[in-house]
Amino acid sequence: MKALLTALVTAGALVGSGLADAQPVRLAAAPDIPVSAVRADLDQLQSIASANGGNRAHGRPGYLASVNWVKSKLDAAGFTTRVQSFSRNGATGYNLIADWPGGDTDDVLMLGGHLDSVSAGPGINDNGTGSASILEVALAVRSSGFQPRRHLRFAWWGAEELGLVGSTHYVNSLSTTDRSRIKTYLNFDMTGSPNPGYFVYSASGQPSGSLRVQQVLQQYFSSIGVQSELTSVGGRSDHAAFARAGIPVGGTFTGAEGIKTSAQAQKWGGQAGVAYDRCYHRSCDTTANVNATALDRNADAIASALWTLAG
Ligand code: DPN
Ligand code: CA
Ligand code: ZN
Repeated sequence: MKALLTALVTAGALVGSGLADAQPVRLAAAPDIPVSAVRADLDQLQSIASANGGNRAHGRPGYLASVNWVKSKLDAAGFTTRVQSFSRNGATGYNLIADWPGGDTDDVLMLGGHLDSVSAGPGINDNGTGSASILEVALAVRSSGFQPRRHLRFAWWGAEELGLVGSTHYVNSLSTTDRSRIKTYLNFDMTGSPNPGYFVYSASGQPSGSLRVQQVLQQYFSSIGVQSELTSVGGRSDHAAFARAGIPVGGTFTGAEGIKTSAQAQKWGGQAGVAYDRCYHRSCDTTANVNATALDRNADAIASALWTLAG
């Protein structure tokens, strides 16, 4: 026990949030996710888009090729994978769901991000970054030998860009019992914006229990000396269906079409008066449209949150 406490204290400082019901957050030691591996995955998604008409959009061959490629990596690592189909606009869409065997299946911690792009481009920042990062965190669960107390499930959603279609289909398709087993959902959509912000989803207005997720992510950024900001992503990504079902949610985000302020450029670097992602939903959202530092910090934040929340 003493060794465990020492490890926890060493791994992360105690934080006081100033909120009355806040518990101190102690981060568990998590592996450092190699950003080189995340970037190699982005290269693969770029190649898939390039070989399939330049995009990975719903109903286009680049989307299913993306699903098959992520699935093959997870299958090889021992995950139990399933492809859930749905139909939209006359085309079949797919969600990829991967369970890590073990843990308490009545207490599921789920991480997800959308794997589809818009049809205008390859969607490397939006959302190759979140997709590749949760993939590498999943692979780190396997390679580290971590035995989480909670059951872990990962998801790559289809047709987010058509209105959160895949994630909504998944939540609506669950039985009441299976839905109640999912106790937390973490979402990662755009984590390597070229002119990055460091945003954590605000728990305000989200189901109770979301505050803990917010604080764990905030604490990770503060442990590496990065000043994060809270953001209300509202219904703009795949956490929305989970929140609507009363499931605590959280996530990180490095910004889309919004403009970086001068105060933000002072603390984060980059260019004030310029969009966080000038190539948002454009053909230039390629592997050149990713900030490697933001990508690395967010991948490590995801691992830290998983290790801390999964126990
Ligand atoms: N949902 C994102 C998209 O795919 O276009 C943009 C976004 C992500 C906006 C996260 C807000 C927060
Ligand atoms: Ca790293
Ligand atoms: Zn998008």
